[in-house]
Amino acid sequence: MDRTKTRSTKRPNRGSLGVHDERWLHFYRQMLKIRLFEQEVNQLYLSAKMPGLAHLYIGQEAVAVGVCEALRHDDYVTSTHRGHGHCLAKGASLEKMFAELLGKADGYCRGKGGSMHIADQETGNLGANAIVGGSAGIATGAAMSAKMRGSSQVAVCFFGEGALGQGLLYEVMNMASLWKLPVLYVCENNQYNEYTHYRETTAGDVTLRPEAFGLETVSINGQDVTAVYTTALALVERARQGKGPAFLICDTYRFHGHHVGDINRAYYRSKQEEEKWKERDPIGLLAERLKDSKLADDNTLAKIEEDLRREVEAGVEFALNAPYPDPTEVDQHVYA
Ligand SMILES: Cc1ncc(C[n+]2csc(CCOP(=O)(O)OP(=O)(O)O)c2C)c(N)n1
Repeated sequence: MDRTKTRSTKRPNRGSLGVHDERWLHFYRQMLKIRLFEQEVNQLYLSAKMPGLAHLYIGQEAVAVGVCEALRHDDYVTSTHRGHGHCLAKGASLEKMFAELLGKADGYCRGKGGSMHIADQETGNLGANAIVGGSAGIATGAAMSAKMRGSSQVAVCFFGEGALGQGLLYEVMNMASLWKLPVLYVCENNQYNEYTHYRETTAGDVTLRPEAFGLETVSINGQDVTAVYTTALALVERARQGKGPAFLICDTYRFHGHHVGDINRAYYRSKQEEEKWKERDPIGLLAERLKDSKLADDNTLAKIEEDLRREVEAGVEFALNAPYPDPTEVDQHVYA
């Protein structure tokens, strides 16, 4: 195994944060990068510079970062329609992300995929998927391939709790359990399937479903990046050692609408509920803990933000100035 690519081998020291070194600052930086990227995507939509829609990940950053930091560079992830955070956490470039969203030739799919179809083989990102639950089969297949090749790679399947209604998920969990495949199913329960609370669509105790297939199942606070990271690390390493698949449920919340155009939300969730969840902002929570444990002060965090804002601005500039693909390649790199 190529240990140089094993991000998870560098285990942080113990401290008042539970883990205690500059690595937590890196986690903070990664989460804030996603937040600032998403805020800029919203601006591009509002200023009519971005074609189509996007589903913002703001509020859920601790899940993507906590899980992806527990992975090796060559491990796989599959993503969803709300996938920008997963791509960035796995190492995607801001420039190529923005370019893809703006339909430009320098984007990850030469501008032909857009927000919901970003894939990046270089970082092990097998692709976002606009079909709810659609990537469960892809992640499980990737895990099967890793096992057959003896590569010790792990595949992570990110999905929203809406995918709990998809039959495919249960077929692949069954196979993964029988064949001890190195796959981690990460259910991001942000409470809503579009405009419907998940309790109106999902019967019973969610944890009992994967448990019924014999999967190691853990339910955690998805707003706490330290909890997500330490739990994901244990489950990923377990899978890497051939001990089989696991299911991680992260309780979280999307702070914005289902998509950028979902502005008036009062008919399906209250302002009070939204405000209550904002008290559990994963970035604010980590900032407080960094300061409490003297790993950072306001100046350190302001400097990180300033640097990131510059990076994000440069990424947008790059994408705005990038060329569109030539019309003659309209039927290249697409499958129908
Ligand atoms: C198979 C399928 N059915 C319906 C849709 C329409 N749709 C898009 S997003 C969504 C809700 C998804 O909720 P969830 O999986 O919890 O993810 P979230 O949007 O909360 O991140 C639905 C029903 C779809 N894209 N695919």
